Amino acid sequence: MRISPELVREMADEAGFTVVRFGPPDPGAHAARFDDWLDQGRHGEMRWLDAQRAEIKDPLRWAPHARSAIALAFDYGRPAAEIQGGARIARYAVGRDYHRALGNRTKKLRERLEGEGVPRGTVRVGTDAVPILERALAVRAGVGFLAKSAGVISPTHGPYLLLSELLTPLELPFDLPAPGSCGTCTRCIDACPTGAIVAPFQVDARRCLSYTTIELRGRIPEDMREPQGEWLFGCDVCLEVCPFASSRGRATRPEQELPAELVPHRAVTDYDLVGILELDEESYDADWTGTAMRRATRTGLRRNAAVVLGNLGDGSALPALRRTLTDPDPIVREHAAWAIGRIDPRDPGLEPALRGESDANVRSALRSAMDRR
Ligand code: B12
Ligand code: SF4
Ligand code: SF4
Repeated sequence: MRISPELVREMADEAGFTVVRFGPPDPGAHAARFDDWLDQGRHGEMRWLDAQRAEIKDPLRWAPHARSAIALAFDYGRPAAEIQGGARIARYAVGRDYHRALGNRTKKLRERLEGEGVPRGTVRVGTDAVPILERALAVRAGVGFLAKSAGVISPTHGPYLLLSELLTPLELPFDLPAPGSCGTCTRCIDACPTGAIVAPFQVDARRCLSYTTIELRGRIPEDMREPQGEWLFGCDVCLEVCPFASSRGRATRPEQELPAELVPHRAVTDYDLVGILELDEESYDADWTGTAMRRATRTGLRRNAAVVLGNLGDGSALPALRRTLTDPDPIVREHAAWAIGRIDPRDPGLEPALRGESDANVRSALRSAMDRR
């Protein structure tokens, strides 16, 4: 079966991808980096990465027909989004769930390939939660260069790129590596609020706000709460400071030109921080379905909202935080206590809450809050 590379590029273009390149279907030398990363425990509680280690390092185990990867990137650059009251959300998560949007585009391309004669069942689709080192495949195919932030940056389209790929039985001619590099720049390393970029190209996920606000279940380590600043979900600092985000003739699209999947979801436009802090299950299901933010879970979003409220120091949130001290969820109670301690350690709600509290972590948070008096 022969399909011209030009036709594949054209089809990817029609499916709405910003960059399409062809490369090997495996991560090559990047696999060893992944091993090191896991062995150092940098994946934290994302145990699925370790559990799928063999498949991630060698996709041919589960995609035996693969001869080439069609590495795809979607430019999601959009203006920064703030929810009412001033909390921030990583740009990729502001609209509809990108897994679905990107997955649909990628599947559309697979259907087109099958329509051209590629046997059904031989093309595997990857979008984020797949056993693939997507950055490695993108770098090897020339989508962009590997940046010190650990991200893949396109010299022409910048760092706001979501990646996906098709592992195909086609013998497509591999593209050359993308030109460009970080050079002597270290802005992202210097600006990262938590020091998560522990060395060029290496991120310790446990220190990354994208991990603590999205992937981490349970308590946010105390030393990570203040650096979280205003970030409710994810973090874009290492992208925002990058010179490739604004130069090279590209910038984020103006709001009115956004494709449907990047338009802010109503959960983003309609809620404020107190509304998120007090989010009940019914509203969570009614208003937040279809957003990437559900990944953090309702508890996680409420926990994050408490931390941001504490960091903003806004006294008008105290009544809601006080009410939250009797919430059935101890994680939310603990972070609400922390937030009250930041805003006003003399708050009259702290002492009665301590008298009625049985959870050891919440008790300790209430005491620490009062100790700030
Ligand atoms: C787990 C994960 C995370 C974790 C860990 C991130 C990390 N750096 O490892 C957390 C939750 C922290 C996270 C955060 C973010 N993520 Co994330 N994440 C993933 C996921 C699911 C797996 C990544 C992984 O395997 N990490 C393990 C490390 C070792 O692999 P790696 O990051 O690919 O690292 C490569 C290089 O750094 C290199 N390398 C590693 N060590 C060394 C050392 C040296 C010396 C050298 C030369 C190279 C090198 O080898 C690796 C393989 O190529 C991928 C999707 C996927 N299936 O690939 C998305 C993915 C990487 N994430 C993505 C995004 C957008 C983000 C955020 C920007 C989201 C946000 N705004 O909040 C941040 C960015 C943080 C950062 N600076 O990396 C995009 C990246 C797009 C791009 N253009 O690069 C991906 C590809 C999702 C997608 N489908 O688009 N993410
Ligand atoms: S996403 Fe934020 S916390 Fe994570 S590495 Fe980038 S700047 Fe640091
Ligand atoms: S900020 Fe500088 S060092 Fe970081 S990714 Fe961008 S160019 Fe590279």
